[in-house]
Amino acid sequence: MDSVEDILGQAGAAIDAAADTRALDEARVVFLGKKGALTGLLRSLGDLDPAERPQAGALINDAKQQVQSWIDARARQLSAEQLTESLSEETVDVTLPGRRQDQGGLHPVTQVLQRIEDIFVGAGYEVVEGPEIEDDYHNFEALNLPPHHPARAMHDTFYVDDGKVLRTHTSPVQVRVMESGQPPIRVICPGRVYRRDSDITHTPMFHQVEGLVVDEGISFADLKGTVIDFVQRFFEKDLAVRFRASYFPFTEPSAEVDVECVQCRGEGCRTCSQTGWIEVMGCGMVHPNVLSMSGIDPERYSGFAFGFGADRLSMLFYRVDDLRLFFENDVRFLAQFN
Ligand code: 2NM
Repeated sequence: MDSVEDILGQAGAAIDAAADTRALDEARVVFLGKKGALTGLLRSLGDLDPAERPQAGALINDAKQQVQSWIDARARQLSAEQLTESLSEETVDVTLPGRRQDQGGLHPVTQVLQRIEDIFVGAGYEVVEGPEIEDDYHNFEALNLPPHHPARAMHDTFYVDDGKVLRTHTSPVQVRVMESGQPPIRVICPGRVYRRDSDITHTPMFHQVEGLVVDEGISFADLKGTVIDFVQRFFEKDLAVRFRASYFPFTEPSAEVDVECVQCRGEGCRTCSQTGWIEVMGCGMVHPNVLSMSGIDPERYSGFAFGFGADRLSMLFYRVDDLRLFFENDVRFLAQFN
């Protein structure tokens, strides 16, 4: 009886002192294991008087159950402590600011191209694209620029092999439109064009938009109205527009279009080289040779065409003073257009 009491006291102390599951298991072996203290007592029951054995056996078995239930309770306690500890070690501070994901955006020239397309689509035009590698015929000849014509020199062409060129303008797309259908035609052709030209105001690749309208009775008045309306919608201002006589092989008569300086409203500044005007596009009535070469009867139909650089218009629209910024793709510059 005494030794059971002693063993229970030692077991309780050892179980309380067990700092982790391994120490707890060692305590279990010491008291309940095959060679454990209580097991040893059970084995020595045979030494007792037979009359005392049942009572002593019951006492020892109760003690074993007692020790086992202390071990179970301590095990639950240890695992709860361990959970609390790992939760506090692995804690996530949900109040910390999130890690920001940079968001991309459309290039400013792309945004301007989309604005231009929206304006013309709203006026009933169709947007048409075509190949960037063209044959000599569509880039030059069909536009009234026969081989050896001096105006070809204006274009600083990149030559690819077997008579192919990188298109120097998007006019060949309009030639293809005229070849493949009859008037009424109302198209704009945006796209990349290429010229062997590279300095602070010229890049070897730039973006052009050309427009073409062909129908019965189309006049220079229609051209003027279209251009003025477009310029004012594009710059969102009632800017003055003027037409200066010019020359293009594919139009007759031809004109260059100046717009009142968007920066100084005509006062004179650096943007307009103190003239108050900025040249924004070329235009004219489509030359009868151009119409007839593409299968349109110039006796029945007439048309106007215009063309401008989208990169230059982007510079004016966003007040960017260096063309090269559009081509360097520095995110510090590009992020300002999101
Ligand atoms: C310009 C200026 C003037 C033009 C002409 C044609 C076509 F195909 F109809 F003949 N397309 N674009 C044209 C006319 C382009 O850009 C400065």
